[in-house]
Amino acid sequence: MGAEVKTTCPYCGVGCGVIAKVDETGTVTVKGDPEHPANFGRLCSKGSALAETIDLDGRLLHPEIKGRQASWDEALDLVASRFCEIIAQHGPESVAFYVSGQLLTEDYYVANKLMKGFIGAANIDTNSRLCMSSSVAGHRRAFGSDTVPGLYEDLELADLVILTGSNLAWCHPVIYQRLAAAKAARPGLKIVVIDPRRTMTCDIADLHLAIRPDGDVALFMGLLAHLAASSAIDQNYIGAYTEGFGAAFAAAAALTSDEVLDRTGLPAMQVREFFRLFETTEKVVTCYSQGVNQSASGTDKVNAIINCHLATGRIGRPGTGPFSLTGQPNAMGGREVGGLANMLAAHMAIESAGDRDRVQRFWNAPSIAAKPGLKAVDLFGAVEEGRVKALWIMATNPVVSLPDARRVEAAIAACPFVVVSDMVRETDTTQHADVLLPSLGWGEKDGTVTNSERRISRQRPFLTLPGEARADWWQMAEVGRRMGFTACDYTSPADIFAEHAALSAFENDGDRDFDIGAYADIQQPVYDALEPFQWPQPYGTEARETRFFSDGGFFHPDRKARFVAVEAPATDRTDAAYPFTLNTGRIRDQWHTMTRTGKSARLSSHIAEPFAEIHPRDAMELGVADAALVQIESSYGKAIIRALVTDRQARGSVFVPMHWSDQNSAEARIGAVIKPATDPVSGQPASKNVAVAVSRYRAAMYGFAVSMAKPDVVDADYWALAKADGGWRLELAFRDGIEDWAAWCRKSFGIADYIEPLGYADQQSGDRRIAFFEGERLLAALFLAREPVAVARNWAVSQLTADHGDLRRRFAIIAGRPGADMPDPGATVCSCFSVGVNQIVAAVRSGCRSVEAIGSELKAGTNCGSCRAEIRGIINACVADAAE
Ligand SMILES: Nc1nc2c(c(=O)[nH]1)N[C@H]1C(S)=C(S)[C@@H](COP(=O)(O)OP(=O)(O)OC[C@H]3O[C@@H](n4cnc5c(=O)[nH]c(N)nc54)[C@H](O)[C@@H]3O)O[C@H]1N2
Ligand SMILES: Nc1nc2c(c(=O)[nH]1)N[C@H]1C(S)=C(S)[C@@H](COP(=O)(O)OP(=O)(O)OC[C@H]3O[C@@H](n4cnc5c(=O)[nH]c(N)nc54)[C@H](O)[C@@H]3O)O[C@H]1N2
Ligand code: SF4
Ligand SMILES: [Mo]
Repeated sequence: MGAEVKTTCPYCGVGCGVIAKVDETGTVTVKGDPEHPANFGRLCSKGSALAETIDLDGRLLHPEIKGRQASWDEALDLVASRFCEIIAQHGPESVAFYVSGQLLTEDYYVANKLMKGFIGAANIDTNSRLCMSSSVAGHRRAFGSDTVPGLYEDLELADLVILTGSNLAWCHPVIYQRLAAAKAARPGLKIVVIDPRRTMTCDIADLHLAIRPDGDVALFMGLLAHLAASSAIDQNYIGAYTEGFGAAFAAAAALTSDEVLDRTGLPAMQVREFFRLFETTEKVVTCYSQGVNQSASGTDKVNAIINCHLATGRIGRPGTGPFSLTGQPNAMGGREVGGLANMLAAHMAIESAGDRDRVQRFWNAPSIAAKPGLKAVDLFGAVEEGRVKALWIMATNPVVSLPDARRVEAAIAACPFVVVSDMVRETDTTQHADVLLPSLGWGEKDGTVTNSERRISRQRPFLTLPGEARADWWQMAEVGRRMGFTACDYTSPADIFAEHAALSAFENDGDRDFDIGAYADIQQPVYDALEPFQWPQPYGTEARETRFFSDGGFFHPDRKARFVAVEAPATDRTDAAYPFTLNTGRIRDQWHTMTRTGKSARLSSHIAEPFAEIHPRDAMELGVADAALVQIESSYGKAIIRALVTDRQARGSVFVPMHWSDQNSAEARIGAVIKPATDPVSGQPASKNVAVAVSRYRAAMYGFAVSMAKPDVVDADYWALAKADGGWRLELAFRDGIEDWAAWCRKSFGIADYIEPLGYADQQSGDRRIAFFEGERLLAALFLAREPVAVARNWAVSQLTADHGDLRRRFAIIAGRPGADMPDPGATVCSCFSVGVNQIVAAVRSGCRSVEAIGSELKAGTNCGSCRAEIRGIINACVADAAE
């Protein structure tokens, strides 16, 4: 067996330690690292499936210029010369980088240095603008620095954990499991979830506040006013360590209790209960994520939360504090290197002449950006207007993830020079690149990442570098060198990390929170052996776990924190033409635009199609049956999506996942519908509250297909494609009928003319099934109906790998249902062991009444545990059905 390599998961900001092993046949296995302090051996479904997503299928392996393979030299020379020409003609602000929290710290450091110190402008922004920038802005307003005060352990030590705007169960599953375990061990630990939807996270909640979209500021203002009048207020802490309580309190007190109820849309009893819990519990942690950040009032939400913690002095002590959960694996590292357009390296401020001078001297740079650059939405606006003429996009897919995505796409397509560095050949963004640069992926990359609790861990390579792919830092250093900037001459990530550490300590006498001076002289062997550690770790100190601010020590010049007087926005829906609120976010088993998780059939089987969660009464009024299609439309664009009718959703809102793109759907790229409204302080887009119209989409024919070959083009009005075991699965709908379905199949699935179809058609119902076989294999099968097709999906998919030598099996496909010997497992719930909902229901009916009992019967839920909440939901639903 090959050696075990300790590395870090490349997905969410939990930053789990992973042990990877490659055996002599090249097979990779992964498991959780029991010694890593973020996860202690646990992994979620995405982490557990990492080995299934690292094959080279679809990888970009060579540089390309305008679609033609080119050498690195040619590609890098072209990038450097075009950037130089454009800068010479139009100035440094005519070029831009758009980077990502999925870069390693070393890559990010070079990008920021090249742009801000050498090109000399600050037009470098990152997808963290869409993700964490409201938290950054809120932290800086309150603390004078972008500091996350606490540790994950604080969630386990608290007596009250508030999760607001966070679907922890699906988005930070390992923290969720740690919290669930803490609650199981200590049921006195109370959990409150604040989310307009009843998500899977509510499974462990004592109280769920189904708040109106953007009611958060009002809720936390109400809480501040309540606390101020209670014994929970900590006058000593306020007096010694803070400024501005009076104004913040006055603003909060001016909001009447009726206004709080009105803007939050919550019942008075629930609000009272929430206030009482916060008031009477000393150890409170408030975790927040995108339901807070991605809002036109995002920064105010963050400060409204922090105000309550400052007012009670509940910060920096074990089991207390506001806690921003970061999304991407290296969102925090990006903040440390100053990757946002309005930040400078090492948590220094671009607005400060002293900081600019310090960074410039340290870099020995010819120039330094004199002012903040353009934030993501404005940056793409400048591309559209032709002010930015050369753009380098790295490790992000903005054509999918930015609001008003069609306009962003058109801007990129029209930009005179676009470079994209990615690992994947075909994405909605790569197709518009003039130059494509092949980057390294997980298992190949070498460097560090920082997780949500300020813990820096190594990502270590364990795979041979494929094709000509090269590290992102190397690509930038090479372009920098070719532009004449010798300061980018690095030979290894360890060099870059040492420089980054040295800058963090440079002229830092404790004035800046981010200080990892202990690593300023780090050499390769130590870097290679680096254990996860938390910052800060100044020169001459040992690694230790740290909390900030229990006794002040904030980073404003007077070392005091600031309360912020915030304003509660109105939350009524006012536009009669667009009466619904579109809310967008994530699902359990996919990562963002699916370029990696989409490769795993197992992960895709959890939810294989984009959906719009809609309340049963809204669905009824619109005449939308479950599994029918809906059209969601704003003045920016539209999408066609499957309706998922559920009372988990509040009335008047629809929730749609952000994951689907033009690569795997006809029209489900939801970014195209999102208005590019941003928070006025942070510039973060408000992707959770968009006014839309929802209507029934009328299809003449619905379809479902499985195919061994990936369809190249799908000629249908609605389609959604997902990887399946042995091939692909395809959901379909057609506005009008098609004359010759067999011909349609041949074209879509690449089936040769000599292969005769096996078919069935019911003229009356309109049901139709067509299948093509070759030898014993099923090549493709298409199921059609005038209503949404009811065929059992997992059973149909399993036919791709089944033996069809036996004619009866072929006829089962044409009959559209499994024979008695092939029961349908139903939609996958547990992706680790591929256990379907029908199997769980059968086990409940035969007496399993707990998640543990299901686990011992079917193994479901016993590996990563990500599906345990869903299993509990199925048990409860079956038991409730039986009781009726
Ligand atoms: N499975 C999976 N996990 C991921 C990711 C992924 O793609 N897939 N991405 C990672 C990244 S980069 C990020 S940023 C995180 C995001 O992690 P989360 O923020 O937890 O995920 P989201 O689904 O974007 O949104 C969270 C919740 O906010 C709620 N919400 C919407 N509007 C409001 C509001 O006005 N107030 C409140 N209180 N809540 C509201 C939504 O209903 C939603 O359930 O996840 C990370 N983890
Ligand atoms: N509607 C809506 N939109 C959203 C959100 C939402 O909740 N709703 N959430 C926002 C948030 S929080 C985020 S973080 C963004 C995420 O949005 P994106 O960053 O656009 O999504 P990803 O799919 O993660 O894109 C990463 C790209 O980089 C490639 N890649 C991965 N690793 C590397 C690497 O090491 N080097 C290089 N060069 N390429 C690499 C991948 O193949 C992929 O193409 O989406 C935002 N957009
Ligand atoms: S919780 Fe899951 S996705 Fe996040 S770091 Fe851990 S294993 Fe990876
Ligand atoms: Mo994110």
